[in-house]
Amino acid sequence: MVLKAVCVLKGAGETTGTVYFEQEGDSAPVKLTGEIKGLTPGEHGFHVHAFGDNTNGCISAGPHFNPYNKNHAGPNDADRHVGDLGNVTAGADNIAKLNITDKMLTLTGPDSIIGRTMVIHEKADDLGKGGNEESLKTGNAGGRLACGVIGIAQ
Ligand SMILES: *[C@@H]1O[C@H](CO)[C@@H](O)[C@H](O)[C@H]1NC(C)=O
Ligand SMILES: *[C@@H]1O[C@H](CO)[C@@H](O)[C@H](O)[C@H]1NC(C)=O
Ligand SMILES: [Cu+2]
Ligand SMILES: [Zn+2]
Repeated sequence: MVLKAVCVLKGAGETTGTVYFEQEGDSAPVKLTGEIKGLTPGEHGFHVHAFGDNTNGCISAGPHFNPYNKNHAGPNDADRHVGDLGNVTAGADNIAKLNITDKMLTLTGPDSIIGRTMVIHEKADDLGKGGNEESLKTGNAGGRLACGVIGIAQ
C-alpha cells in the first residue's frame, strides 16, 4: 500500500509551498516532491519540526523532530535528527523544486511525521558543521519563513 501525505506551507511573508510525500510501504524511503515559492535564490534549511502546532505561527512547531536525542546533522549522516532534510535550493525565479528521497522519514508507526510540521528557513542549514553549539541544534538556518502541518493525503 502506498502511503501519501501532503503539506501546505504558509507564513507571515510571501513564501508559500506545497510538499507531497509518498512511501511505498512501512520501511520504504519517503519521496518528497512539490515546490516552494517566494524564496531568495540559494539554499534554505528544510526540516520536519516536532509539533503540529501553529497557534503562534511557525514558532509553535518546536525544535527539529528528534525522537532519538541526536545532534543536528545532514540528511546523509547516520546520526541526525529524524527531521533533518538539509537544504533546498531556490533558483533565480525564487522557486525551489523539491525532489528528495529520505530513508529516515516515515509516514507510519510511532515515528510517523504525520501531524508534525515542515518548516522552510531563511538561511542555509550548515548540516551541523558550523563549529558552534547552535549548529548542532538548528544548523544556523535562521528564521522560519513558512510552515505547515503534514496531513494524510487522498
Ligand atoms: C545544505 O544541504 C544540502 C543537502 O541537503 C547540502 O548538499 C549542502 O552542502 C548544504 N549546504 C551547506 C551550506 O552546508
Ligand atoms: C528526482 O531524483 C531522482 C533520483 O535522484 C532522479 O532519478 C529523478 O530524475 C529526479 N526527478 C526530477 C523530476 O528531477
Ligand atoms: Cu527547521
Ligand atoms: Zn536538526
